[in-house]
Amino acid sequence: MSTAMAPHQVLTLMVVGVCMFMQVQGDRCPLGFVRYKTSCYWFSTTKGSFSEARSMCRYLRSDLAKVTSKDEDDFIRHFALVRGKAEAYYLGGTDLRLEGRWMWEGEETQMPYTNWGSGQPNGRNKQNCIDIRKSVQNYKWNDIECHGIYNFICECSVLK
Ligand SMILES: [Ca+2]
Ligand SMILES: [Ca+2]
Repeated sequence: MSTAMAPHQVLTLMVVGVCMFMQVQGDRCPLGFVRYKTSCYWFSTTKGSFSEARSMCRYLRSDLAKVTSKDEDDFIRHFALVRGKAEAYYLGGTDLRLEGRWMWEGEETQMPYTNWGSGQPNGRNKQNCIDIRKSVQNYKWNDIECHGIYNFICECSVLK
C-alpha cells in the first residue's frame, strides 16, 4: 500500500469492495462500484494526487479509468453529473512520457478517443494529468497538474 495514504483514506476504502473476486461473482460489481457494459467503476468519495489516486485504485484491484469511446465517456460524464457530483475526477492518462502525447497508463500508443474541453489541453509541460471537471463544460477533459488533490474514477473489467 502507498505510504501516501492517510488513515481516513484507508477507512474510506474499507467500505468499498475490491475487484479481485469478479470471476466468482459473475457479472456483479463490487460494493460501491457501478456497472457499465463490461466494466465496473468507482467514483471516489475520497481525494488524492494522481499518484495517490492510482495507488488507491490498485488497492481496490482496479486501475484509474481509461475512457476509450464516446459511449463510455457519455456514461462517465452523466454519472458524474447526476450522482458523483465532485468538482473534478482524475482519469488514468498522462502526457508525462512525451509532452503533448496523451496515453493511458500502461499503454504504448496515443489515445484513440479524447474529449477535451474547449481550449484544452492548455497547460503544456505544467499540466500532465487529465481530470474531468464540472466547470469545464460539465466534465469534459482538462489537463491538470498531477499533484492537485481531486476525486478520481477507478475501473476494473468484468471477466467473462
Ligand atoms: Ca502536458
Ligand atoms: Ca488545462
